[in-house]
Amino acid sequence: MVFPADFVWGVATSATQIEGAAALDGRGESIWDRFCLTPGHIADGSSPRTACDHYHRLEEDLDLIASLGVNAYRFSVSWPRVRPAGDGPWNEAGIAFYRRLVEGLHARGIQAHATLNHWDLPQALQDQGGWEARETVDRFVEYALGMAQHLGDRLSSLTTHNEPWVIAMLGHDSGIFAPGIRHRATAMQVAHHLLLSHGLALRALRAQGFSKPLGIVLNLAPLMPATPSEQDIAKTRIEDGLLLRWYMDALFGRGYPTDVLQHLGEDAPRVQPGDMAVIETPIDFLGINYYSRSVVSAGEPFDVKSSEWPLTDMEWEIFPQGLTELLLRLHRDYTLPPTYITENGGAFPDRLDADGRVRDADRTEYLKQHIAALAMAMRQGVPMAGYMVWSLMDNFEWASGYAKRFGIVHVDYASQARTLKDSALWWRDMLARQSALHSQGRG
Ligand code: IFM
Repeated sequence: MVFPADFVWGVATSATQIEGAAALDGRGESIWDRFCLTPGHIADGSSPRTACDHYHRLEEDLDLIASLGVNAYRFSVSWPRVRPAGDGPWNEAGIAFYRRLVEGLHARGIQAHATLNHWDLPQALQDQGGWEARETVDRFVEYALGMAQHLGDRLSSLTTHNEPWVIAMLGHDSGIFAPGIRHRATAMQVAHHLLLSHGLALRALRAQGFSKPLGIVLNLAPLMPATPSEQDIAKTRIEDGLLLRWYMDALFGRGYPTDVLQHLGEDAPRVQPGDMAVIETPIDFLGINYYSRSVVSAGEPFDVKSSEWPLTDMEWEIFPQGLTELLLRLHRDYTLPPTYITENGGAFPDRLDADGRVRDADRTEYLKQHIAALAMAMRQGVPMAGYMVWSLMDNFEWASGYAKRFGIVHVDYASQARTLKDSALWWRDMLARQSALHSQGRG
């Protein structure tokens, strides 16, 4: 398929996962810095302290991004780098780093798509209650306004939160992610405050005259019952409610789904009058992170393995048809605004061969299949505006540490050498073919 000439093709990263320099130039502590200190939290005992040392290799990495021929880069701002305690003084050195980043992208003709919250809440705010506390919502709005003021002129879009479900459920229900809390009612209050802060930030930014596209990024997946039993079907419906309808219904003006509220009972969040109207403040775009489907069984934890489909190194099923299905459902049920796949990719057990190549044919195949699935949805009318690969380079994969490699660029953590994997070479050629087709007038 020839994609539209203005289709956004990007690579994505997040601050904690690549920057390193965790205690440098005035950066404050994040909840992930703290979480990693507890043995057992991170599979390989590592931390994001150095990561890909992107903070010191900014220019080199910008050249790397440009060498791929993408027209967009999705990154996140580290809140504790720009405002170390989450309130109080701002950190000029931190702001200057992101200013250099967006200027560097601009100089290379690459769109800058920034995310404000890719999970790294300042620890100082966690100490005051974190996302469970309503005051954090106000701090987030201040942060959003500050970043819009400092970076806004160079941004092509601004995203409030990345994957609120993950923050709420993995951070506060199962506790496998920072801040490591295990309490369902807290998780749902967090989910509500994330959405509320999103809506309030949109309103405040627009009131301040910020005119760039504003949106949110959700991790979504089709959920399927493990068996046709009533119990599995009922559990799937609730998990779908918690993952997808909780966020989509609220953002698109329908309030929280009543079946989920009923299921939550006393664990449902406290919602103040007017909150839902704030949450449904229209978004300019939706970002969707898609990796796999999930199979749900009444008697098991969230995602059981069906072993019907090949798995990535994360043990996630490779299920590209789920992307088409998901997009068609979302557009049918909600009428989507311009929508981006803001993350898609796979972890595979890559190895740098003696000749300096990484032969990651499995990743190339994964990307090809998912781009084809995306094209299929577009042909059926889903308003897709872009696609971004997760990830530009191997990085700190949260609780899995550095063992899981998602990059199309290989990182040797000892030397910090970057090597384009075969998938990156394929991606570069694919983008070059798209541009050539457009310059021949076939777009
Ligand atoms: O690495 C993460 C990213 O930070 C958020 N979405 C999923 C990716 C892979 O697990």
